[in-house]
Amino acid sequence: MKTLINLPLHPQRNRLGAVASQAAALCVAALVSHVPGHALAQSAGSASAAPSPANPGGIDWVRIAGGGTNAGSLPPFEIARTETTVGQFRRFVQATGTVTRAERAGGGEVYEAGWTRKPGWVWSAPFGVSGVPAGQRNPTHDDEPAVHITFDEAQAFCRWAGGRLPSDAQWVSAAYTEQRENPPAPLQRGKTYPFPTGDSTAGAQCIGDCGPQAEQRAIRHGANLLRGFGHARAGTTPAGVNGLHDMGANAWEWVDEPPGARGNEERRTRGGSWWYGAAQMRADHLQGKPPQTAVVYIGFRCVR
Ligand SMILES: [Ca+2]
Repeated sequence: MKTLINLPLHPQRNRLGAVASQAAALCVAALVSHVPGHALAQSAGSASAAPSPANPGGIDWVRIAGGGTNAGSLPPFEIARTETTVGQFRRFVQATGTVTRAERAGGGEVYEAGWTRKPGWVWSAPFGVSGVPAGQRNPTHDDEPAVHITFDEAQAFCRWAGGRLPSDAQWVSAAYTEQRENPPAPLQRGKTYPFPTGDSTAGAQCIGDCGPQAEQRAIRHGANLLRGFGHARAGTTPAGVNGLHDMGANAWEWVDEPPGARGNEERRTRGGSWWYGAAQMRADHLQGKPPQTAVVYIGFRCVR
């Protein structure tokens, strides 16, 4: 494994990640190939609602009252229960004819020894098809998170789907402050948590800090990764605060912050990803990216 620079992970987590990644290709391939078909069908249904004229993306919307620290005047809104999925983004592409920046460039990017473009890594094949045996169809599941999508492309999807990208205040309110009338234990109404998963990061799709399930459920379609195990299918991690999935980790998520910015001003990403540990899942972790960034661990979800 190459030594990466400018990575904020604790050295011990890097070491653990390196050890784990050496075995990940075999383990993940074996686990994925032995999951019964009916189990895949069940999990696939949890990430979406039926498409309709009022909900063309087929998004499972969750109402958020709008409370939370520093957000007392936030009006109620709805947010997607999961990250936008490949199947949802396909409906948008079929309806609009969109060709993404990553597709035009030949592929999106991943951070290795600097940003590295990966041929064929696009929203419909997040990890490309080079690891897939010849003659087999692209195995991408419709409930994988849609990634390799720029800020503007994400915003265009959300407009088509009847909403928009979340403001930073909306995203933070939904991610960290439990607002359901009767949330399941141990979550408590009105409490603001350190992580979107609650007091613990257990169950999130991150490196090192989130338990062994993150490696076991990871999907990367045979791709060789220098770091991390890959993303989880949307809706397959335990639900967290407000019943939302993967607000912490899995795909990093674009938010509209600074609101309405144009040009090359950086836009914020929230919640960390499968490429990071727990630190990036906290509300006080602020990270921006150029809006044209299209990479394997940044996705999004919408509000309305
Ligand atoms: Ca996420």
